[in-house]
Amino acid sequence: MERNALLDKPVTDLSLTPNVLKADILRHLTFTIGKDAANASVYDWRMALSFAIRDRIVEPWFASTRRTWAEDHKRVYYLSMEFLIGRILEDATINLGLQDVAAAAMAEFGQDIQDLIEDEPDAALGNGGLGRLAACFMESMATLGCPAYGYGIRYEHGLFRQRFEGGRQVETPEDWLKQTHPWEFARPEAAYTIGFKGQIETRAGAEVWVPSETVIAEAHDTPVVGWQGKWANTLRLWSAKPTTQFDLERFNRGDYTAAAEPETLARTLARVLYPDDTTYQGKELRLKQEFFLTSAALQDIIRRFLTSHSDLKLLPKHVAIQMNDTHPAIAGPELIRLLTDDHGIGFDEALTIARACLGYTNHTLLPEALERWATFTFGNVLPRHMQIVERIDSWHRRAYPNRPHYVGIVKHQEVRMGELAFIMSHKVNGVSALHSDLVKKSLFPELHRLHPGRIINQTNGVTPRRWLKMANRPLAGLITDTIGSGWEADLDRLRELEPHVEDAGFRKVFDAAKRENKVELANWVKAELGVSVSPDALFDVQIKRIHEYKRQLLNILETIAHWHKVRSDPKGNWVPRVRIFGGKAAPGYAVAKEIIRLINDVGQVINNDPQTGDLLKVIYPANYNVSMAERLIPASDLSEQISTAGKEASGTGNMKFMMNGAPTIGTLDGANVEILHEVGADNFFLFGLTADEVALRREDPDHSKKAIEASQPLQDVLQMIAEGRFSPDEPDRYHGLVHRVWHHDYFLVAADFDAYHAAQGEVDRAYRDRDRWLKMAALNTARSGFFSSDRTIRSYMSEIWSVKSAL
Ligand code: 26W
Repeated sequence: MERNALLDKPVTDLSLTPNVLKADILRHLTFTIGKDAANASVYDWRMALSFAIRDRIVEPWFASTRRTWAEDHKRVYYLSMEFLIGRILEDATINLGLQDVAAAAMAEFGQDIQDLIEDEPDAALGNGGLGRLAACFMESMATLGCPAYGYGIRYEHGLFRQRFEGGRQVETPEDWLKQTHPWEFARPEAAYTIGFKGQIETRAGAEVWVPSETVIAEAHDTPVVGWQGKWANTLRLWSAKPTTQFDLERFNRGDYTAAAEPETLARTLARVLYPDDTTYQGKELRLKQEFFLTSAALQDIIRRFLTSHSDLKLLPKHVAIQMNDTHPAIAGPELIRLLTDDHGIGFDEALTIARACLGYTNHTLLPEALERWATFTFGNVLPRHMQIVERIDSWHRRAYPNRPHYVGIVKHQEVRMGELAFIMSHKVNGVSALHSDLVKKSLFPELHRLHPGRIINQTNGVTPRRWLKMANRPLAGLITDTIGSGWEADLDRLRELEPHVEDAGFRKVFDAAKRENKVELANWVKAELGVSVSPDALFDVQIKRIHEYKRQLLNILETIAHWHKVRSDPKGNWVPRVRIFGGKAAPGYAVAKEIIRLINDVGQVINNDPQTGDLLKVIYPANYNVSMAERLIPASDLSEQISTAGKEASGTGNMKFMMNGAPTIGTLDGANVEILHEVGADNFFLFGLTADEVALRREDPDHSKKAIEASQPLQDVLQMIAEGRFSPDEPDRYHGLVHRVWHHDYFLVAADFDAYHAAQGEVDRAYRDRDRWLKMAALNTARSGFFSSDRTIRSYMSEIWSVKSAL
């Protein structure tokens, strides 16, 4: 490609002085925001600073794009219904190395940069682990110079806001776009038509889909800059617009509702993120959202490919498409449709091309979370795709005559998206060693037998830039002082900390760093919740979506048992504890909401008990999100990862705690298994049944009754709850919940209770021995290198995508 040398010269100076940045900020405040410095608010200053920082990202962004074109790099396309990004300003500033310059510049304007950072709303376009993983992957792909685009939906409302009223969760809509979102560029010229419903017509012997509903997908691009600004990729989010403007003719005929139909569809499509990651509901709007994202992305990918190539058979050489769970699994049939119906390629060849491009990541084994669409709904919304799905299925049946009759994509009048994604991908991956094993053995055993080698493992990771460098400045500073810089992009180097763990001086500074974070958290808790907690107490933290399998119930039951013990001997030598919870329940998940209420009720009683005082507190701040995680994790002493073995695909919070020097109390589940392997059994509080034992135990219908009868502490706890000790105004409030533990304890809370209780006792013993504890905590940090998402992405690049770094 011809290149204009002038274009390669940077127009911005990346080695900034506070004065240059100050001038930029003032220019944006004046001319972009239209505000006089004399009466600018925190919001105005945040906008001005954000635009000035964004200016510095544009340069590496253009350079990366130019290089990708010039060198004709293979590109990765990450399709995800969720991107749980959080705040951007501080992260971008740190990756550009501008944190000190920016702080100094703002100080000269009389502004504390921290206030500006905290003024930014979280971009919460995701539910939990899957969405946050997508955000960490975007950052790592940029850091590694992997040419990549993230494709998602620009939801008007991200995940709902959570409040507690009388201890109960109340949801209110989230409004992140109410203020200007300074990080994106609208691209009205990048727009595609997306069809729904209608019929198939045969024209000149070929099938053509004539949709009866259409919307326009319009792109909004956010640059994602990697560590040290060496590379930047694009996160492209689609918003929906009506294809036809208001239908005046229909309106004049008096058909008011029909006149507004195209607008109504467009307005609802990208309006809200589905807040449920536990149960799958076959809602038509959700299917439309999934197709909207996928079709827009694929049309964009093909358009980009065709600007520099002509032979679509070469697509797999230039394009890798990753499906983040089955949510974009319609990509298989849609890519075949585009290749056959629009570009005249034969079906078999189109299928081969599509499969060579596509990869599928599975994130859950929970049967209730697996997507299956009624053929009625699917065929109605996507009639052409229904035909193609059936054709894929019969092709596969014929190609693999050994396929058992009960295996297939379309079964019992349902389209199974897992099977569809599997068959349409060249690689399928699980997200931790244990999980990938279970994907082979229990989720897709027959397909695994027919396609050996297709299922592989890619253990999750998290970005150390956000989760260590940015979130934990005291610890990051100590690491740099001890082993020098460079660990941020080479996390295995944290191993160099190991010899220092034996040094009392190092441990002292490590302890001081943790304490600084704990003091800050204690102040925040006091300000937000009005509860005093002692920074000398052990901060014991469980933060994640509220779900039965994650067993927040086990945690709160054990908290009650502990409280009961302390009360019986208030003068005993107890380790003071703060049990911290954070997390949202899906709005329709009644049991999870009951657990939330129980935690809050128990907190009310315990926190006001003069007998236990500072020895035990229960803290549950509302509206847990990425920013709250950044505050809690660095201040944690103990990481609660206590899911029923075999249920948590990986977990990624577990990795963030480890990096930040908080040992785990946990079961052999998900990536806990690998954390235990890395850190060693002496530095991990392991308890509970294994996945195999869980399956065995469930065969005994009386497993919970037996476990409760064998455990006096658990009996006492359940008795207290049943008697209304924590709900005196409504003593039978938790009868249902207690009954569940006795008789329908699917997640084995009772069976694991005693082991968990004992492990918590071990934690107390270890914490009392300051030196032992500090060594343990520091070794967790030192041995966390494996869990950098850079390692994960490198592995995707070589094992799934076959792409090389462009750096
Ligand atoms: C269709 C409803 C729905 C929506 C989202 C069902 C399931 C989901 C996600 C797959 C749930 C999810 O976030 N899974 C989590 O993915 C993380 C990243 O791989 C893992 O670390 C977590 O263990 C897993 O629960």
